[in-house]
Amino acid sequence: MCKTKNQINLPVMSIQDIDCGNIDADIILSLYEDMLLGRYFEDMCAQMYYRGRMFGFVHLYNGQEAVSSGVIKLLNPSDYVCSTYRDHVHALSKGVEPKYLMSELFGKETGCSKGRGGSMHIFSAQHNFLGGFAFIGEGIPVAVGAAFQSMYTKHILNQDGLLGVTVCFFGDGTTNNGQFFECLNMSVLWKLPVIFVVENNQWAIGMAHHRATSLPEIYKKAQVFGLPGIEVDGMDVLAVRSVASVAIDRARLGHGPSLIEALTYRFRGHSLADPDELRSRQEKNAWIARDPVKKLKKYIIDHNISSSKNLTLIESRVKNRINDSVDFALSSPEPSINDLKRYLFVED
Ligand SMILES: Cc1ncc(C[n+]2csc(CCOP(=O)(O)OP(=O)(O)O)c2C)c(N)n1
Repeated sequence: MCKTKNQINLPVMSIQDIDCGNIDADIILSLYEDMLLGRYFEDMCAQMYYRGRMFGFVHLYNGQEAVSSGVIKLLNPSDYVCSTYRDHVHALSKGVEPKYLMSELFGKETGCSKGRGGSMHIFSAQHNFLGGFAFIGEGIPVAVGAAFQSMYTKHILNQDGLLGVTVCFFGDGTTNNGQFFECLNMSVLWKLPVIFVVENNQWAIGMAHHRATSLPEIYKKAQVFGLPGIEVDGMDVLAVRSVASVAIDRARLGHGPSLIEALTYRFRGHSLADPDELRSRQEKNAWIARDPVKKLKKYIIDHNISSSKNLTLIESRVKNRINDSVDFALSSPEPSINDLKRYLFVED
């Protein structure tokens, strides 16, 4: 999608263009539940932030849920995910329990990073969730390293089992950074099992994407390095899943990296400290009309995949999990001052 000044261009590829007939109803419902989990979790974070329960910057993912669920729900537990500071929902999709995530955001000892990381540094070794990085682009070389490790253990150390796949998420603004280009080069050179997922939400804080980059179609930049690049409607979970499936198979079979540019939009400001005054109401409304959660719900009802009653049950199950996560975080202890220096080195 080429975006020019003062023009709102929306994604064209959508559920209607994709053959979804072969996707199991249970999978579609699990995608719906995962997206709802992300949406409700982030809404609760906003409430807790404004009540003073969280500190520092908190970047929410509302509007982008189809990208996380569409890609991560196809991965094996042993595959790796690398995120950015907008990391809560990627961690949830990878299987981190909401209570350990909420607790982390509250700075509690029971948090998945022992309360030492906070919102921008979500990490879970158990889930091969590699972070959470405050600096943009930092996760890209980490993901390439993880993919190199998967290839090395499989092909040099001859370890049995499937080749591990690493997925690296980052934003459109980040693709103007050097690490992006260096890592595309290395990943093709070494044929690494890595997938770069650019979440093009059209803005880098207050900088519109088309004003910051020489070629707004990021997916085309992949071709220069010799890896496939594909653009997809990032507001459509089934469309995302369809392109992610091809990229994951390619990586798993040892055929090398891919780049997916998911066209999406964040429904809130850059962070909860951002008054969000730079984006026009007209632009926001145009994207909100494509809400990925509502879109999938409509698809489920229109195609008789599930009843409204069952969807309501899913919604209340998700809400209960989120409420439980707040109770857990509130009742968890603060880290002890005696442990100030713990977890700095590997022996901890
Ligand atoms: C190396 C570095 N430079 C600058 C910043 C300040 N910064 C924080 S977020 C951001 C914009 C990133 O936009 P994008 O990659 O599109 O991700 P989004 O926030 O839209 O998800 C910038 C420049 C930073 N965090 N790290």
